Amino acid sequence: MVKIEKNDVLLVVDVQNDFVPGGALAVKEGDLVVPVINALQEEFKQVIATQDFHPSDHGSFAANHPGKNPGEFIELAGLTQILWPVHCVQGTSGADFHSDLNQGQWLGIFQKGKNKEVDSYSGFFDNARRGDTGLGDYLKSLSVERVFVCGLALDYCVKFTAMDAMELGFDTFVIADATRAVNLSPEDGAKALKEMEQKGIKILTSKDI
Ligand code: VGL
Ligand code: ZN
Repeated sequence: MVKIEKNDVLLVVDVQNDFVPGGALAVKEGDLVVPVINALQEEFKQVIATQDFHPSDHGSFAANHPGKNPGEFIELAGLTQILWPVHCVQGTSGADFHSDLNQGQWLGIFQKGKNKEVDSYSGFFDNARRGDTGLGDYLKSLSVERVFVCGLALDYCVKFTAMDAMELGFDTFVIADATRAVNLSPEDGAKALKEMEQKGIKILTSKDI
């Protein structure tokens, strides 16, 4: 069991319409995290959300590379970039948070993926680690020591956010039953959990809290 203290923070990653069934980049069972996260939020004094928030000409969209399909690779910002379907476009309902997700106590929303030249899985930095959303400094200003990460998707934005939190010196936890994986390959979610554990991130379930 982990007792939640008042300076702990719950980070709710990308629980947006495009990442749940019916959305453009649907994560299987993605909607099932919503009631789990709503219950978790009640345990925390501090909750912060991230939002994938792309311009329509974003370089990670296959549609912006003639002849390319989702799942294929290009080079973007000097990195190998997997191409995605158009998703979480600014001003569309796909970018909105799931309507059942409680937002009442959120201290802030940190948006990412706004620079079309680079993708941004982490809530802290873009994938090239050039742009900074300000989330790290904000957490430090709140004297946060422990960060609990949940949301979508486990093998991309949750993993990258948790890895960066750890690297920034936060004691980092991922709440496994409050996430789901894209699983482009069937083992991606399991691999992500292993990678995070190897970095010292602790994997919990919501029942541990
Ligand atoms: C995400 C792929 C592309 C995520 C965002 O939120 O996990 N995955 N953009
Ligand atoms: Zn995205």
